Amino acid sequence: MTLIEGHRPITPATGIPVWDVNPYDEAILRDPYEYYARLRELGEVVYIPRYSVLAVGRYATTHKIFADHENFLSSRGVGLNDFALEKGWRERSIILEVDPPEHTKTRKVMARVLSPKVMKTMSDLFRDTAERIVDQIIDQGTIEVVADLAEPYPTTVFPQALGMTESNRRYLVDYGAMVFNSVGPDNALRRNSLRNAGEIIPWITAACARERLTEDGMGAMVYADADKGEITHDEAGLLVRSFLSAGVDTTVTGIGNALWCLSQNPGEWDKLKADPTLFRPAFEEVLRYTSPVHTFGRTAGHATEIAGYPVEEGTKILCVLGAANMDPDKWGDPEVFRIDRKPVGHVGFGAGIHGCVGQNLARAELQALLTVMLERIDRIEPAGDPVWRPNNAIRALDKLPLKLIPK
Ligand code: OVV
Repeated sequence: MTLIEGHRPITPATGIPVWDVNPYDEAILRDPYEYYARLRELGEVVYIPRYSVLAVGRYATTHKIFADHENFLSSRGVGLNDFALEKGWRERSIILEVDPPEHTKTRKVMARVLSPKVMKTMSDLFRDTAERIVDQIIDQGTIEVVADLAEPYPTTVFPQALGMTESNRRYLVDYGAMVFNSVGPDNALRRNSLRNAGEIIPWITAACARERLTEDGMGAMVYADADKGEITHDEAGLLVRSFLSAGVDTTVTGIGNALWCLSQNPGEWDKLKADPTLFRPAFEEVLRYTSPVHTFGRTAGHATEIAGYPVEEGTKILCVLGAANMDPDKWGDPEVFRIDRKPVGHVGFGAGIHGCVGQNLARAELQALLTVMLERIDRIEPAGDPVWRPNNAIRALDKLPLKLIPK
């Protein structure tokens, strides 16, 4: 049988609306809000013939699918490629791309390494680095957020927290883009980012080796669990690779998107400056409003249903997290960015057993950086049009010119 994007084409059940859209059109990836709205309007679940997939964008249904790991598998890949039929572009992740019981063991190791207790030990590193980087840019007047702040900060603190003895900002950022573009179709975005795979993958693999890591970082903690027999040493290397896959692009994007939201909404910046303890709900609102991971997929492991419609085994389902987080049936005035909204239940970190295991680290990074900025900067103002960087799974900025007005 001819596969479509590495999965079996399906015949959608009667009654499922059909939408002739390309969700990976670069114009949509740059400005997705109309696509989100239309997807939600069309129904609980929509069939997209171009890729022969179902897509969901309403909050309740998206959340339900993410919560149901028994029917909607991760082990067949979270992109369009069905791992039961075709090999992926790299050895599969042993936390993202597995189901229970395999998932349970690796998740436990990662959850321990990324626990709030361990994050506390990193607060000085996060704070000191934030001060250093903000000091470097504060008198510049106008900055370009992505190159001057969003990329430098995580690519400085994260390799240190992990214990990397040798780092490379470009490789880390490009590997993240490769990982996230790869869950999409075989389009120009995916092909372009995989062009450098031959150079980057061997570097990433080597960086995960025990002897390349310090003895006091998160990487060493993963290897210590291998010494105790919880996982094998090969598995430890793959979990360190998961840090590098999931920990860089996401936080770079979170920082850029946070500053985009706050610079577009000066009243919200002022509220946060007046009460920095609002940091936490503010960051959750950024994740709701500009969800860094806009789409992740699941595969129906057997015949099942979505909102009452039958779904065939092997069906790929695009879960459009960005759309769910803007669903007016869930959120009042979803198009308004309000730092005190407290959007409990947003799916910016996913949901269920695969919900982001690194979310405490992400929050700690953002908190340190934003706190230092709010202490030293009175106002931020747009200094030109933002440019988005299309990616098949990530909604990230390419350029954000910003004027900083120090206190
Ligand atoms: C959540 C996430 C995203 C991307 C990659 C991975 C995990 C991984 O485990 O490789």
